[in-house]
Amino acid sequence: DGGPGSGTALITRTRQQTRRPNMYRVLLLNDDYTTQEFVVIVLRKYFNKSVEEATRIMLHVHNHGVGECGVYTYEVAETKVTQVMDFARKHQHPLQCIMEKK
Ligand code: NFA
Repeated sequence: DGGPGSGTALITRTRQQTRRPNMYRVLLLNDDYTTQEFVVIVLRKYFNKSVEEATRIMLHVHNHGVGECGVYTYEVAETKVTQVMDFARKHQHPLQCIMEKK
């Protein structure tokens, strides 16, 4: 009947007010057909990289098979993946972009 000990009181949170969101890596995967120039364009257009940083990441993906484009909250990462996959398809490149929980 909501009597003593029935647990309806609210706990006031005085500490740990801020919670960190889960973060997600956005990755590009290597393939044999997408041009190096196209990958650099993608990294500049969707991940705001300089020509030098975009080239470094592209070569890392080319040489290691996979590489990190950035780390974002879930919705931002999902948007980047969708944008890159749509852009690659539009230009008929098989480039793959994925996200993974950090
Ligand atoms: N391996 C591709 C080539 O030699 C270049 C590439 C790099 C593709 C990074 C995808 C990702 N044309």
